[in-house]
Amino acid sequence: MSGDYYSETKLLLSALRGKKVLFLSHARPDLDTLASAYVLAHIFGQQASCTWGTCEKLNDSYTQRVSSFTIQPNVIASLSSYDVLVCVDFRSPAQAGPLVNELKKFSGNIVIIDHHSPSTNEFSGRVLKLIHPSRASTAQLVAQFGRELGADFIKPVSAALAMGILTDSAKFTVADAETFSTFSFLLEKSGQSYEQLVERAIPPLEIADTVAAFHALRQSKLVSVGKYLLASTNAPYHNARSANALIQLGADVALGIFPSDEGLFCAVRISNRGHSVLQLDATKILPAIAREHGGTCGGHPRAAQLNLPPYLSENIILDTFTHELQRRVKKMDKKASVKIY
Ligand SMILES: [Mn+2]
Repeated sequence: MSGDYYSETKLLLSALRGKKVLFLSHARPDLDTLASAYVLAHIFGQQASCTWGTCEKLNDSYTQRVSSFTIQPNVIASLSSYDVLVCVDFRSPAQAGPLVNELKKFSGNIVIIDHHSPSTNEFSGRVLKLIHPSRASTAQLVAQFGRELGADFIKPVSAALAMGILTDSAKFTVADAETFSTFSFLLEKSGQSYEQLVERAIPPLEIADTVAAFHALRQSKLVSVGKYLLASTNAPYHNARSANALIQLGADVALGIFPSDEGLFCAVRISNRGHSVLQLDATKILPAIAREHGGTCGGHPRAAQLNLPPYLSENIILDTFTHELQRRVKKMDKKASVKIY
């Protein structure tokens, strides 16, 4: 086990021991943040008084997915009764949803356990940061902390972390050796088959949603530069899933755009070769757009999220990535032609 995890587990233990601790998931929670917060509350349950929760009510699909956890989440309305707040799978106070203002006034200690790249607004002040931006999921980190602690990897705990890894790595599209070895360990401990875990972690959509996603893909905007392709689709609700699908189909840059009254949300995905050959990195491209238009962004080099104010044109995002793709391809091949489909 890496020296980092050994010393970080010791730091965590001394920060949490004997305290009233809240493990908090980020707003619009995904399975990685939920599973990680749940398992942290389980593995530190002997050493501290642990609560885990979300900052907003879960929707039905996630309520279903966490129903097998042995400790259920609370919807947290106030932070005032906790000594320590552990931000699980997020590193910006802006991601605390309705708790943002409470969080800014929080007088206890703050710990961050996360795997995201630096974002537009970071926590300031004294914060214990256990952040590994190169890792595919927070669940992967939590599994390492648990192993350092000699935690009991009971079946629901192992299954939860395995599902967090599956969804955050987009079924191992982004992964390293540790992702596979950790997943293998958890899969065995979960007592379930790989297919069962995939079915639970990434359940099929309702038929109406599946049809809507296909309609969205049919109306994709496509731009090729030489042999590289950018694909953008306007996909309400399932914009991240649609962007993943575009990458699977061969796009090098995929934009899943969801315009709504609350904002213009965009999931950005970059293909393997888009990152390794063209050196496209969403976390380097998005902050300038976010700053210029009053939005926020965060994520990873190959999978990131941009949130802009509502009613802005999606062309802002499309044009930026088209320009960036052209610039990088033309560095290697000056004659690369641009085609719009
Ligand atoms: Mn995550």
